Amino acid sequence: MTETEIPEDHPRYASLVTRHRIEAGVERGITSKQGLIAQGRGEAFDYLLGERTLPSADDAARAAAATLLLADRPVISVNGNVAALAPGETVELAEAVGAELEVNLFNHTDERVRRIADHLREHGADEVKGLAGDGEIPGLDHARGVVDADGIEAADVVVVPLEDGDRAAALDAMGKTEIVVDLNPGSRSPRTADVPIVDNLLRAVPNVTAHAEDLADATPAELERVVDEFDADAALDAAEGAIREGSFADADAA
Ligand code: PTJ
Repeated sequence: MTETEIPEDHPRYASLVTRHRIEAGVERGITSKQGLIAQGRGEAFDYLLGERTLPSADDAARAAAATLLLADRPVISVNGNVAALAPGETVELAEAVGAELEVNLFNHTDERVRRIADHLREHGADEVKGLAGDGEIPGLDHARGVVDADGIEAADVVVVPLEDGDRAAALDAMGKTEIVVDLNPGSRSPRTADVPIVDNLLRAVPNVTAHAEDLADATPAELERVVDEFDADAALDAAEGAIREGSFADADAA
């Protein structure tokens, strides 16, 4: 079944489209096979969250937008899952906040970096970083620590959707302000983040863009207030509470 053949009234429509995109990403050499497993894990958490954006995740998305608008050198890190699931939405977010896009892979191969960069360009990106590989994230083995010197290495704010905990910690140790999108509030990456967005990437990325458009005319003082009022620990607790205390009545039947 192709994406266009999935009936829109199917109760699992969004989930089926997502699976199809990840599968197509693997077939095109964009997404790693491990990306399929990561997607399955994320889906389980999304199911428990009721497949909706919690108010706390919406607050996080607004704080993320304000953080990005205040940044001097923001970079959005793109891996194989992000490229397969939301390429156009990620390019739109970069445009809305003036961020660079950099391909940065857990399972790094030059070939996959090139394919993802091409895929982002097909979805409207002008410049995509990650091909130079002349910088590093200290503390990681070579392949996982490869970044661009004028991209992630020089960034003050990095958006890291679906990141592994080690790299999130290493970026934090470099002094980066991190915005993490991850459906698992117990994962080390959102727990390391300055702004953890516990939401599906497919909902979170356009939501941050919408908040950035809404805040486009805000003064730096107003943006700083949005950032200061956001409480990362409270947002993580709210997501954990929704997962532990939620009801299956919140979610559609599988
Ligand atoms: O393309 P690469 O080589 O960089 O590899 C990317 C993956 C995602 C395979 C790699 O970073 C990895 O193995 O990640 P983990 O350690 O499995 O962590 C992925 C996290 O993302 C998990 O906590 C999932 O719950 C979460 N996740 C999966 N799908 C989504 C998600 N969070 C938000 N939206 C999703 N659609």
